[in-house]
Amino acid sequence: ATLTLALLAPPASAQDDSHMQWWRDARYGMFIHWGLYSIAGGEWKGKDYGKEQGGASAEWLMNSAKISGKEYRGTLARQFNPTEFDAKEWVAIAKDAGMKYIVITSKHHDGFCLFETNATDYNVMQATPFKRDIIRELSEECVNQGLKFGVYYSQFKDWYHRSRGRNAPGTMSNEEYLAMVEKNLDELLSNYGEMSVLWFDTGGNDVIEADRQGARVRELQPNAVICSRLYSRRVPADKRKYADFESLPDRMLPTERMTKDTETCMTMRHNWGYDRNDNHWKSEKDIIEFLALCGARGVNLLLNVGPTPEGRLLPEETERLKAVGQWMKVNGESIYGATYSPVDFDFWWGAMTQKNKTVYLHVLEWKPEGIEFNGIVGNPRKAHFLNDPQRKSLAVTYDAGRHITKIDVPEKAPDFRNTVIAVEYDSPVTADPD
Ligand code: H79
Repeated sequence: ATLTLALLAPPASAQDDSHMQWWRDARYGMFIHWGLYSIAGGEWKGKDYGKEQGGASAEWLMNSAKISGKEYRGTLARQFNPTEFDAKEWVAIAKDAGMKYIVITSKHHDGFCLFETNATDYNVMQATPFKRDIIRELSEECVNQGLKFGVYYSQFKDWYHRSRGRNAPGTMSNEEYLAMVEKNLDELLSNYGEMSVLWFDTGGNDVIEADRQGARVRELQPNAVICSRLYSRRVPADKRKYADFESLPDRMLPTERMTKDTETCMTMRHNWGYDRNDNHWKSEKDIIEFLALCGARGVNLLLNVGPTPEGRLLPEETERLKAVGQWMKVNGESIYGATYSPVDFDFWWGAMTQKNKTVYLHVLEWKPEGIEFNGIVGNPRKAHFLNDPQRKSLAVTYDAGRHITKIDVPEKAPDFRNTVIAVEYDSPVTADPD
């Protein structure tokens, strides 16, 4: 295997990136897709648009069902009354799941704002009977419970824009639209205390416009972490001046180690927004594997939930979050603050993360014959299961000639989802140059 360690050294850039530290250490966050579309749940006038479009996202309903802006708002806004919404409960669930930050859709492509704004009356305070500022309640609760808080904001693909309403033409001129976006941003950046993440979603080709929005974020919230989707994917990486991290395409797991700050956004089933008919649930083992594989590539995992119109997370979501949270309580040291694998390949049994002098083997496929790996130079001092409170030593052998390390393991996997083995070395780990 070719090793590209030089490429993986931290960037020697003069730019101060200390605002990234919490985000790098956090590794795992909650994404929330919630809005008017949640009421429809993927259906319009008795028709299931999710299924028809091969699993179109619920939040794309206005577009998929070709609903005019007027009809969409007229039908859904006055039904938006999620009286069971409890910010305290949501944040507690995220925290218990081991997530370190929350990012919620403050405005998706359908234009509806979940916060108080003077830029448009199409917002939760003025257009719905609910009249509670969801962004305020969640941001305050994140402070109370010690999680970082951020917002998704669709700054470009808004279907009320005259030329961006794909299947049903919008009404706003470009000037009106841009003025609204800038006002919205100022409000989000000024009225909710610390904004830790600005999760933009796929800008246009106008770099000047994106740069202006990015500069405004820096000015009002210098420590906010900005998503690369502020820019279009066609804008070359070195021209994305305000992008703090690279966002991989929706639901895409990284296939190689990332040399720059990167995040994967992932769903628990197919859709982002609530969909009544979507049964494509991923298992808790899948999610634990995503964490391991993202960790091994140095990538954050932003895992999505799509709450119901009443304002609750689904039992399928809370069950999975809880199970993964329990796994994280035991195995979190192999994820939080850990970095990518010392080697640029995976093994038949799984993949590695590392921190200081320790390498963590994330064993996803068990082999009673023992767990073997190559690629690392050095004599491992000790190995143990993270889920063993006694930290009992496992027999470990290192073949200096062939650079193969072998760890003897019991017949049965201690954790069928992912058993983590911590392997401690005397000095920081180096990769085998062969
Ligand atoms: O918010 C989620 C998506 O709604 C949003 N990004 C994530 C985080 C997103 N915006 N644009 N896209 C995703 C790409 C659009 C994909 C599409 Fe389709 C394919 C649009 C039409 C065909 C998916 C399938 C949506 C409707 C049908």
